[in-house]
Amino acid sequence: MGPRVLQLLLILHVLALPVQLCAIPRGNSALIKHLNMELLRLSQDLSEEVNPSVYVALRLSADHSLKKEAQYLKRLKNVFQPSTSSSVAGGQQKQPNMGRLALYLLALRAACQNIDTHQGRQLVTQLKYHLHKEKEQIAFKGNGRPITSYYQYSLGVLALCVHGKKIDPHVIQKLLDAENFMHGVKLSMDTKAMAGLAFACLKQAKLNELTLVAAISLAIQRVTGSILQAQTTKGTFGNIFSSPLAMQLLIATGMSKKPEFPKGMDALLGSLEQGHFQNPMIMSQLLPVLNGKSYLDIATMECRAEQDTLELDTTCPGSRTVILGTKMITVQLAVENPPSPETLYNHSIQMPSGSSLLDVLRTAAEQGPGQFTFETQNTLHGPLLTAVMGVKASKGERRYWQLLQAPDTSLQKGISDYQPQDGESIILKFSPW
Ligand code: B12
Repeated sequence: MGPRVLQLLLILHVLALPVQLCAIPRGNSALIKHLNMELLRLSQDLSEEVNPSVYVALRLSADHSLKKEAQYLKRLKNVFQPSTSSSVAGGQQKQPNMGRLALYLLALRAACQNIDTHQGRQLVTQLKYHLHKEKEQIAFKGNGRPITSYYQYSLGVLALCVHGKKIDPHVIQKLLDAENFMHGVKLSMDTKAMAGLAFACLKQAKLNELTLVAAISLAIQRVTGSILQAQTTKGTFGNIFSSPLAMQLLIATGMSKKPEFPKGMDALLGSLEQGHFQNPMIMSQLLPVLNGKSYLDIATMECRAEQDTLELDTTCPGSRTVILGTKMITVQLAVENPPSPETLYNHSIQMPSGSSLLDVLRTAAEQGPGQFTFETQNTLHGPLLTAVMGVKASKGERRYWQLLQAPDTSLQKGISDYQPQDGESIILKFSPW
C-alpha cells in the first residue's frame, strides 16, 4: 500500500463521523435550506474559485445571510473589476470569457448595483463587443457556429437584457436562427433552456420592433414545446443536470402550472435527496428553481426587506466532503484518439472506493512516469480535462476529451465529481463537439 493510499485512508477515518451526523435532510423545505446552506458555505470557502452563478443563486433565494453575501460580492468585484477594488485580484483570469462576464453582470443586477457608472458602462461595452465578434463569426467565418458556444452567447444576451440594455437586432437574429436550426446546429437541452431564458427576457423587456418580437414569441413557443416534449419518464428534461435550467425556463414563461412541472420538481428533489447535486455550478442553477425563481427575476429585484435569517451551520462539513472507503477497487483506464485505431494507453488502476476519476488519473500518472500524462484547466464547473498523453485541442479546434464508460456511455459528471465503481472501464476519447 503506497503512502498516498494510507494518507487517503486516514482522511476517511477523520471524516467518517461528522459526515454521518450531517446527512441530507428529508422534507422539501429542509432540502432547499440544506442546498442554500451548501452554497453559502461554498461562498465562504476561500479555496474555491469565486463564481458569480453561486452569488446569483444566493440572491434569488428566499433566505439570506446578507453580510456573507456582501463579502462574496466584494470578492467577485476583486476578480472581475480589479481596478475598482482596493485589494489585489484573487488570481483568476484577467480577461473573463463572455459567459463569465455575462454571469458577473447578472450578479451585479442581483445585487441591485447601479451600472450606469464609468466602470459599469465599460463592462456593458465589453460584453456588447464580445457579442458583436460572435455574430461576425457566426455569419462569416464559423459556418453558423460562434467562437465560444450558443450557451455563452445566450448568457450574454440575457445579461444585457436583465439590465434593460438595448441589443443589436442582428445579434438577436443570430440566436433566433440557431434556435430555428437554420444552420443545422444541434443545441443541447441546457443551451436551448438558456436561449429560451434570453428570449423570454427580450419579450418582457419590450425594447424591440414588432416583427422581431413576433419571431421571439414564436421561438419561445418552440423552445418550451421541445423542452416539455423531451421530458423523460423519470421527470427530467434532458438529463437531471440540464433540468434546473429547463425548469427555470418553464417558470419564466409561466408554464409552472403544466403537469410536467411538478413531475420535474419531484425528480429534482429526489436527486437532491440522494446527494446527486454536488457540483457548485449545477447547485447554483438548481436553487432558484426550488425557490420558484428564474434568472428573469433578477431584472425586477429591488433588494429590499430581505429575510436575513440564514445562519451557517459550522458543525457539519460540506456535503462535497469526500468519503473514501476502506475497500480497494479496480478501474480500467483506456485512452483513444480516433481515427487512430490504436489505444494510446490501457491499464488497470487500484484505488480506494469512493475515489474520483481525477484521483484515478493522478494515480495512473504516478504509477508509470511518462506512460500516462494529463492536464486540466480550472473552470466554474470544476477541473476540465484538456490534454491526455500530450494531445490537446488547438485554438479553434472543436475537439475535447470525452469521458466515457465503456463501451460508449458518455459520463454525466466531470473528472472531479465522478466516482468510478469497482470493475468499471473508463475511456478517455478525443472527440468532436
Ligand atoms: C458547452 C458545454 C460543453 C462544451 C464546452 C466547450 C466550449 N468551449 O464551450 C464541451 C462539449 C467541451 C463540454 C464537455 C463536457 N461536458 Co459540458 N457543458 C457545456 C454547457 C452546455 C455550457 C458550459 C458553459 O459554457 N458554461 C458557462 C461558462 C460561463 O462557464 P465556464 O466555467 O467558463 O464554462 C466552461 C466550463 O463549463 C467547461 N465545461 C463544459 N462542460 C463541462 C463539464 C465539466 C464537468 C467541467 C469540469 C467543465 C465543463 O467549458 C466551458 C467553456 O470553456 C454546460 C451546461 C450547464 N448547465 O452548465 C454543459 C455541462 C456542464 N457539461 C457536462 C458534462 C457532463 C460534460 C462532459 C464531462 C461530458 C463527457 N462525458 O465528456 C465534458 C467534459 C469532459 C472533460 N474533458 O473534462 C454536464 C455537467 C453535469 C455535472 N454533473 O456537473 C453539463 C451540465 C451538461 C449536462 N446537462 O449534462 N461541455
